[in-house]
Amino acid sequence: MPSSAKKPVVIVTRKLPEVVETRMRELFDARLNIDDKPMSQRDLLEAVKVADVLVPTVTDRIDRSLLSQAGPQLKLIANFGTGVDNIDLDTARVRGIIVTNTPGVLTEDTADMTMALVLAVPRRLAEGARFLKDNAPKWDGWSPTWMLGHRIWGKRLGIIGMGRIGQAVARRAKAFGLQIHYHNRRRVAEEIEQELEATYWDSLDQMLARMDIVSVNCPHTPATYHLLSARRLKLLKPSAYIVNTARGEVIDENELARLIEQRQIAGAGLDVFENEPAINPKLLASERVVALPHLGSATIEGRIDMGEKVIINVKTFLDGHNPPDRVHAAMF
Ligand code: 8YV
Repeated sequence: MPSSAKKPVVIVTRKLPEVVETRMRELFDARLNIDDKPMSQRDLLEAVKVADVLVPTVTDRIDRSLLSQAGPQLKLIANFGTGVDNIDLDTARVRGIIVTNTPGVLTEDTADMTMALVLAVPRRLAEGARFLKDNAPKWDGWSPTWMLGHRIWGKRLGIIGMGRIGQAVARRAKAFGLQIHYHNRRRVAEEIEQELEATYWDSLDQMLARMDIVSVNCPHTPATYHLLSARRLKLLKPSAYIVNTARGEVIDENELARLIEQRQIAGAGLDVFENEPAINPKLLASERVVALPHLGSATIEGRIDMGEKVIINVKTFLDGHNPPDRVHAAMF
């Protein structure tokens, strides 16, 4: 660890909220990304050779090749984000590099966006807004059977991943009169199931075949890659909708696009994509898909909170203590 005189070099890969960057400048030898141009792998390689602490985001691939070339001084990767599938946790562990994330502070925002998509797709919200934007002068007013959507109240919502965000989605969905169902690695505590009136499904296949709306709220890990595979997507009812505000890699995106195009799945609300920023063009072309550019936690309050969590993790670590939001591969 650098001597107390010399401030630790903290390299931040993307532009963060002003108040967060100001605090970082005060505390650290902060190397900031003023123009927010995503770093190339070459830029990241230079960074890990000099940084004591790296602060990456979901857009940075912190893989085995990069970490194996990191300098011995790199001791902490403080991810600006909850999902750490952009980081090779095993190689970091082997290199003695601690990894932290920013859980909790984006739970409510991401759950709000999930609920927004649960409402938007069946009720054709984006389609209606786009119609008026494109055709207002030609609109000849209300019609009894035009642009009808599907009722959400009373329908079955199947949540995949009942962690913080999954439970926050369940709370909102319950208030909208949806029946709560979930699949998770483990059952949640009985009192949480009772509070949410949530039905646990040990079999994801059986849950998928009976749901009206399925919401993906689990992390992307080797175990959840294409959890919604081509086989599983075919279990869904043709009237069912899929919502994903977690990670695109959890769904076989090309198969999803094909099944929506063939009306074997009614539609989807997607905030994340398998090969972000690339998106299967069929999804973008479909009127029955609402696609958002990864806005789940995109609130100024949420991003400042995430930044403050990064600062706490870095400061706690540099003060010689175990940072509060340490992640281990075993957690996923
Ligand atoms: C972040 C997210 O904005 O936290 C996550 O996992 O996907 C988003 O909330 C993004 O990861 C920033 O790195």
